[in-house]
Amino acid sequence: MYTQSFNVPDTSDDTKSAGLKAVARPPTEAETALQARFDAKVDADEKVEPKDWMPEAYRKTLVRQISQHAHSEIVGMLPEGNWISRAPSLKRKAILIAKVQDEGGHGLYLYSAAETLGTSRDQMLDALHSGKAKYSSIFNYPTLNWADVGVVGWLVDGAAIMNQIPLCRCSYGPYARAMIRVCKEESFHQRQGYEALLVMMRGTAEQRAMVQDAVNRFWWKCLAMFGPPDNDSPHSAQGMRWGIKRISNDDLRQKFIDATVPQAKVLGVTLPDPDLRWNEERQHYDHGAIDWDEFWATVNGNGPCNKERLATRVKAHNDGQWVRDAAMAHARKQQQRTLQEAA
Ligand code: FAQ
Repeated sequence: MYTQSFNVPDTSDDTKSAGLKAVARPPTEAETALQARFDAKVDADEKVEPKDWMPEAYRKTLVRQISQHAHSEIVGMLPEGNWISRAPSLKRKAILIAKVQDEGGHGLYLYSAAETLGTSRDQMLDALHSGKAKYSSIFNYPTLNWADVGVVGWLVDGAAIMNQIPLCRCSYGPYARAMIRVCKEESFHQRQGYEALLVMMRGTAEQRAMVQDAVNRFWWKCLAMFGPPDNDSPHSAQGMRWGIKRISNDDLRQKFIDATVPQAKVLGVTLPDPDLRWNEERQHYDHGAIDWDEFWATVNGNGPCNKERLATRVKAHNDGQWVRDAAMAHARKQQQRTLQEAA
C-alpha cells in the first residue's frame, strides 16, 4: 500500500559524481517486513512513535508539515503582538498577552514534536529565516485595527481549530498528543475573539462598521487557509493514506463554512460572498470561487506583509541570541556542578 515510500533518491557520491540518474534499488526482505509492520500499524489506527521504523517519505512529510505548522504559530504571533500595546482596556490587553504567549507555546510543542523525527530546531529555524520554509498564508495580511484582532480570533483561530482537531488523531504520536493541548487553547482563542466582536457589535455604528470591514477583508483569506482544492493538493492523497491528514482540504473548508455562517448571523455581520447559500440537497452551504492566484502569490512570498513578517522574525531571533547564550551557559554550569557533586 505504501511502497512508493521506498523511492528515496540515492544520493551516494559515486552516483552523483558520475552524473548518473539514481535508480531506486528494490527493497530487501527485511525492509519489506518493516514496511508491512508499519502499514499494519497505520491501518489499525495505532500510533507511530519516534523510535519505530518508518518510511523515509513518511518522516519527511511529517517534518515538512509539523515544521510549517510550528513556523505558522510563531509568525502568527506577529500580527496580533502588534496590538498588545494598543489594546482598548486592561482586560483586553491581558487576554491578548495570554493568547500571543499561547501561540509561542504551540510553536515550542510543535518544534519539539518535529525534533523527535531527527531534524534540529536550528535547521528548521534556518529554513524559516532564509525564506525556504512555508508558514500559513493568513499571516501575510495586515491587522489594521482592533476589530481585526477580534476577527483573527473568531475566524483565523476558528479555521485553525477546524483543521487541527482531526490532527489530534494523526498517526504520529508526538504530533497527535501536542495537538490535544493546542486545540484546547485555540478554542479559548476563538471564543475570546468572538466575544470581543460581540461587544463591538453592541457599540456605536462606527464600531459595527469596523467589524464588518474586518470580516470583509479576512473571510476569503481564511477559506484559503485550508490549502488548495483537493484536486490541486499534491500531498493530500498520501497524507490521508498515512493517517496524517484525516479530512481533506475541501471537506474541512466546507465544515468551517457550515459552522461559521450561523455564528455570523448571531454576530450581525454579513459574509462577503454573494454566492453563499444553503443547499438543501447537499445539506451544506454553497460558496463562491476562491482567488487561488492570490493565494499562491502570497504563499510564494509576494503577499502584502511577507517581507515585513520575515524581517521582524529574523530580528527577534537575533535580538534573542543573548538569552539563548545565557541559558546554555547556565545549563553548562549546572551540569558541571552535578558532575563535581557526583565525583
Ligand atoms: N499557507 O498538498 P497540500 C494557526 C502549501 S496555525 C501556506 O494541500 P498539505 C494558529 C503546502 O504546505 C495555521 N502554504 O499540502 C494561529 C504545500 O507546500 P509544500 C497553520 C500552504 O501539507 C492562529 C502546498 O501548499 N496550520 O493558524 C497553505 O497536505 C492565530 C500544497 O498543499 C497548520 O499548519 C497555506 N494556507 O496540506 C496562530 C496545520 N496551504 O510543503 C496565531 C497543519 C497549503 O509542498 C494566530 N498543516 N500550503 O512546499 C496542515 O494541516 C497541512 O499542511 C495543510 C496543507 C492543510 C496546511
